[in-house]
Amino acid sequence: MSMTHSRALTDILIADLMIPSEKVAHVQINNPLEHALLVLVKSGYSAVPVLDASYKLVGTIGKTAILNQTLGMERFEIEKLSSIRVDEVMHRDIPSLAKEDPFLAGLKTVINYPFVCVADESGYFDGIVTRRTILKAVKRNIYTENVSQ
Ligand code: 4BW
Repeated sequence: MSMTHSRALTDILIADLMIPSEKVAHVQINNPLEHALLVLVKSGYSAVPVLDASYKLVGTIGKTAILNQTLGMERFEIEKLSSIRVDEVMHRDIPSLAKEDPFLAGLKTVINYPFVCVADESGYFDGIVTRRTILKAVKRNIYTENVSQ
């Protein structure tokens, strides 16, 4: 993160802001929803990336989509979660960026998404960029601009 200190936003690349894959909670496409909900509740995140068996990015999944699957007439039918798999529920139509993409591409994406996944040209998952990291870079830039005036 310190790499972005005092740099013009236009010089910052997605790689400079990315949370690397080893620090990102994720679920596998074949996991039952029960496991996915466990990961989400334990990690505290609302949504996480979905990867296939070869660690390629295939989508994202969130608590709301999972809990919607359990809605019965009168109660949450939690027992359903063990028989539904992540690939039946996940969002496939998600934006993704490359490590070489510019800061502005990340800024544009997090207007509508709380985080954006980063993958290489073959689709292998590299990490995520969050709204928080983007906003921190903008804040740092505003402070730096004010000091240098
Ligand atoms: O565990 C947390 N630690 C910290 N430091 N902040 C957290 C944590 N959980 C939530 N937050 C805060 C962050 O500011 O709440 C915001 C909304 O979380 P979310 O969406 O709804 O779970 C967080 O904003 P953010 O850092 O800009 O992250 C945006 C979204 O990116 C999160 C979550 O869906 C995803 N995310 C962030 N870090 C992740 C992650 N997913 C998997 N693994 C990670 N390490």
